[in-house]
Amino acid sequence: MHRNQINELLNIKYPIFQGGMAWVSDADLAGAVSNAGGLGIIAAGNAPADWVKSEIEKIKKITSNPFGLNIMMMSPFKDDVCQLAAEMKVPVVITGAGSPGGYLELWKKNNIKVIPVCPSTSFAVRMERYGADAVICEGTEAGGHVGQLTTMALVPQVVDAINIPVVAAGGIADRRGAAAAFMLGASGVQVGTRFLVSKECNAHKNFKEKIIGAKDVHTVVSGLNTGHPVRSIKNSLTNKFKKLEKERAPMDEFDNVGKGALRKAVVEGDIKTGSLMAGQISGLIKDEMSCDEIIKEIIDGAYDLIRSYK
Ligand code: TUI
Repeated sequence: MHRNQINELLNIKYPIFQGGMAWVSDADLAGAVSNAGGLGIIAAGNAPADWVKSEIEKIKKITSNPFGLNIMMMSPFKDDVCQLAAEMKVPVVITGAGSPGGYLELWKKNNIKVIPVCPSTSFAVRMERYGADAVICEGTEAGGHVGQLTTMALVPQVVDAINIPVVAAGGIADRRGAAAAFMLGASGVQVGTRFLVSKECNAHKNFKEKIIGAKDVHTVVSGLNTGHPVRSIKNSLTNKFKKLEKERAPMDEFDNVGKGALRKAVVEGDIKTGSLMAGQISGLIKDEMSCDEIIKEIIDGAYDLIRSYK
């Protein structure tokens, strides 16, 4: 039998990562995914290091399986969180929204597996040269902060350019998406939005219901002109962003409107003015499932599909 490279590298049962979603991916969600045999990932987002520390302590009580910490490189607390990851020797660090730069060496010294999210082939080539263990290629179908390329175009180009394993992300929520990713040469998949609508996810039910009710065309990318484009479900907030873009408003107006908006959606369930970061695949998600069910549907389902293909 062919041993999956990502499973071997990380010592996990199923080659599936739960995306690190700011405010959403806490120890409860990540612990449930790791217990079910995937790689659960805590998202540091813009949180201070003491919150991240307490979530790491919490997940260690929930699971003895490997887990990851997603560090958002635009966070004001990124330096503290990067140090914390090394001190606590988290099994896997995933970086997003920027380059891990000099921290890669520190983490490698501490035996931490490092997997940067890459929006382009040149970035992936650079990460391999710096010593990354694998990369995540995230297409613009994903929710939250996005690059320009689609998963379909990005994944095979990166697979051909590097020799470390590639994990595909963006637009994957069921067995068909995972099977397609494997066919593009990916060794694993990262799934965000589908896990947001899971039983173990603490996100507000209003947010989950908004995803369940979404159609394929209901997400939009805001803030292209800010340099930090974000995909989310259309609402008053995204309309406001559109207006600001048309008016070519100064950056601080975008910051003022967007400040605290993700917390509002995830914690308070404010679906009007909160930021409903979610991927284009939202339209495919019709019900809440347990993390265990999601993982088996996606990975066992993908293997079944590939085996039955003639
Ligand atoms: O990071 C994400 N998605 C996110 S982060 C986030 S939190 C946030 N909150 C408010 C405003 C903005 C963000 C929500 N969603 N995905 C991983 C990802 N990384 N997508 C794209 C990239 C990326 C982009 C540029 C990675 C590296 C990069 O490097 C540029 C360079 O050359 O340094």
